[in-house]
Amino acid sequence: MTINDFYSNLWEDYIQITPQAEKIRQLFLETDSEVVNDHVAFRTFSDSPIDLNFLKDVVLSLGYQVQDSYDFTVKKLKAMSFIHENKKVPKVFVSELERHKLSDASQAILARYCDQIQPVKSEPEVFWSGRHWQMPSFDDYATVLEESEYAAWLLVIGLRVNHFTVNVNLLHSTDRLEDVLDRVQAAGFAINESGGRIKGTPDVLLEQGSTMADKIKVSFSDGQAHFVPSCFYEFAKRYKNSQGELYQGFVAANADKIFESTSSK
Ligand code: OOG
Ligand code: NI
Repeated sequence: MTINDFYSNLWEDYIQITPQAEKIRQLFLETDSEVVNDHVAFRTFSDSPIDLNFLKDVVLSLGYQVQDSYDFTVKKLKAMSFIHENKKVPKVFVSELERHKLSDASQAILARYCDQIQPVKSEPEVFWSGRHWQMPSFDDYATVLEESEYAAWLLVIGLRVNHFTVNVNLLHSTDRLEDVLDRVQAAGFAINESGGRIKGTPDVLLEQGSTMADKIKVSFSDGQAHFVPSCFYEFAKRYKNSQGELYQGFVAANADKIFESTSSK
């Protein structure tokens, strides 16, 4: 699969459950000739056939190199970022929930679902493969949600792209992140306010903002139907380092707040 095919499949899968993303992209296409992506992000469960270590090899097979690793102690997550040999191709951020760090009760619930994951082929399609387990009961979802919004999100959504990110540097209409967020909000989309609308500063060479995830109606295995957060859209503006190169990394303190774009509050 070519890298272009990979990203068109991924975008199609994304907008099925994130209609806001296509609407926001069209909004910018009214004033900008193109909307370029900075990165995409995925979430997964540790100690499973689709864990971070497994997904890492799939990402590498697409022409990426490991860029960096991250730890989110409070959220019980670890993550890696990847950068492509072709600079025009989006970066990739993959995180995993460290299941063994959760309470015994949550671990037991998640084990019942993760034990259903069958070995999968190391192929790019895994990134739109969805749930590898049965739909959870609402009880299981609600119990896990109290301890980890990430775990609850992943239990319902499965392995799919969590967000695409607009490269604000390459917009023609503005290069100010605040302008972008104001425009998105004025069009009726909620902005993630956790830690402030703009995460990061020019000093850390990366400013980011995001929408709050769309809500989709899902039927839990016990027949209850509820609206739950699906995926969101992000906007990133990068700054030059002292050598005059545009910073290409991620910033853990920013990421910590971006994760909250799928909060149900
Ligand atoms: C990923 C959050 C981190 C970034 O740009 O720092 C991130 C997630 O919500 O799964 O995307
Ligand atoms: Ni991101």
